[in-house]
Amino acid sequence: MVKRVFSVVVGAVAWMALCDGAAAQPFGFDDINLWAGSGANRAAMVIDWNDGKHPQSVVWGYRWDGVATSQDMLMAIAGTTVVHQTETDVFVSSHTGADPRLFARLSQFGFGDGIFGLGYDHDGDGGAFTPGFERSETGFATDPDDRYAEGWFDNGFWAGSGSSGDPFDGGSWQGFTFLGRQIQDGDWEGWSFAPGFAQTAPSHPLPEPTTALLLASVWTACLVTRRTGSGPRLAQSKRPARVQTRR
Ligand SMILES: [Ca+2]
Repeated sequence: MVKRVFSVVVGAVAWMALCDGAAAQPFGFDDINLWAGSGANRAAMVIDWNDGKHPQSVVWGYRWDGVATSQDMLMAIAGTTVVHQTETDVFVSSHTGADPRLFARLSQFGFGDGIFGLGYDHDGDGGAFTPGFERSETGFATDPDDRYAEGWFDNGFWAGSGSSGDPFDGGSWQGFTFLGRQIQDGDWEGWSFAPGFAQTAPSHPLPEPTTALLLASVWTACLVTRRTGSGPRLAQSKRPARVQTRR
């Protein structure tokens, strides 16, 4: 009996690990759907709202020639970027980028601009964003299905991470980044909202639709296996059904 229980546990863990592993496939530049700009250089920008919605992170690509900063990349990608003076909330400028689903609200400081709020039309059906400002961090998305996070003093902050290699394919986030940082060909930049100032690295981004379908099929197979008991060892987890049959 002990051996059987052990087999069930080991088999279940192994099969679940196989299933869960399918969700952590390598993700590279070739998996990015939306690219902004043009040029010989490429960089990726990952945004993680840390809001419990799936997927937590979304990724975009940026192409350019010559010199570009992290802010150039963000403003080329975000459909709307608005810049306000910090604390006074006085409007400074507005910019239009490639993806109308992404919204950015920046704050103008003495050292340069910083990210105050980022919003995303998560379900793709439209929606607006009403940002607050640094003394009133009460901004929100008008569509409750969408995502928006802001903060500087109270709610938390948008933490920036940078990497010269792919953090989702053998590399790792290597440290801090900021909007004024000059980006290089091959760079990855991540913006992860830190609620309560608890910073985490950007999580795995959205895969290509074809990859998503593949993963969905794997997950479906896993789910069917779990329900029918057709997979290794998990067949023995269907004991309650057998009890009902005997009755
Ligand atoms: Ca929406």
